[in-house]
Amino acid sequence: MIFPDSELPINSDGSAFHLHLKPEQITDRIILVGDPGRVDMISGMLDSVRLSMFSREFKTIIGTYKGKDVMALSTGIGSDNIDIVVNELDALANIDYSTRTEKSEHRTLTLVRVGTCGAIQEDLPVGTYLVSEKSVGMDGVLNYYPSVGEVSEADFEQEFCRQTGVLDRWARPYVVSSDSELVERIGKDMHKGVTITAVGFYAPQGRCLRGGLAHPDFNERLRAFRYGRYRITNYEMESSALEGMARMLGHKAMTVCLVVANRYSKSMFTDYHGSMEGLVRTVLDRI
Ligand code: R1P
Ligand code: URA
Repeated sequence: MIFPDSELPINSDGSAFHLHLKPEQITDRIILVGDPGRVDMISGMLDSVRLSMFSREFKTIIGTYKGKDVMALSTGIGSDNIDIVVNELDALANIDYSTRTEKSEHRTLTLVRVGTCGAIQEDLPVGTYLVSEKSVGMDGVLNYYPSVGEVSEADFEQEFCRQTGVLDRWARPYVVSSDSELVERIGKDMHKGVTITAVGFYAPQGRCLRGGLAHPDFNERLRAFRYGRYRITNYEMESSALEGMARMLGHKAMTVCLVVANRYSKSMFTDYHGSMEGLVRTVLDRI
């Protein structure tokens, strides 16, 4: 199959439409962050940087760290951007840009998201490093792909909807797992849990300002939720789409976040950059 111009847009310099990266530039190890400023921070931690690119919210640096080729790329906020970033990275790796056809050999990327999150449980204070073993996607992105049923966990989804009282008007939640080898290797000594990937920061995470809340008990229900050994630990805004799309396209992905808010104690950690540096260094060492 030949992917037409409108379906796989390629810029006149041969780069991907949004990321502005070329196929020969990308590395197998990729750190994804929300904030473009975090890419600058990572840049200062690498031994060398051979390429920088900035377009919209997508800032990329490519370089080396202790002999490893690595990339750091900002996705901006939200799962809609993950749809763009993962599709373009996958196309750069697995579609021949000159013929616009799928390559015969599959290349597997390792995608590690290093983000910030809000903890839901009392025992996860701000400053905690928390790995998403599973993610519950409230965002709906994966529901647009035909293999959603193959990469998601129907029993968990059903129980989640039952115990939390998900509203009919919301997108249907999907549950996906991070790559277990990555979780073991990178998150070996970190807290682990089930992450809610929300479709917004305020009402979609139960923050009640002047707009109010359609489901005021949702966070209490999340806190009480249990499924086997699993409980819901935190909120962020990208993990489910990343892990789901990676699984669907044959890549390895996981998310680890620094807890910057605790929704139970109502505490917030706005000056978190030192702790974030520690987390990024651990991920660079282990990726
Ligand atoms: C909201 O403040 C943003 O922070 C979290 C959420 O997922 C959302 O993107 O992650 P980042 O710190 O990686 O952006
Ligand atoms: N990011 C989120 O999405 N939620 C929080 O509470 C903190 C960071």
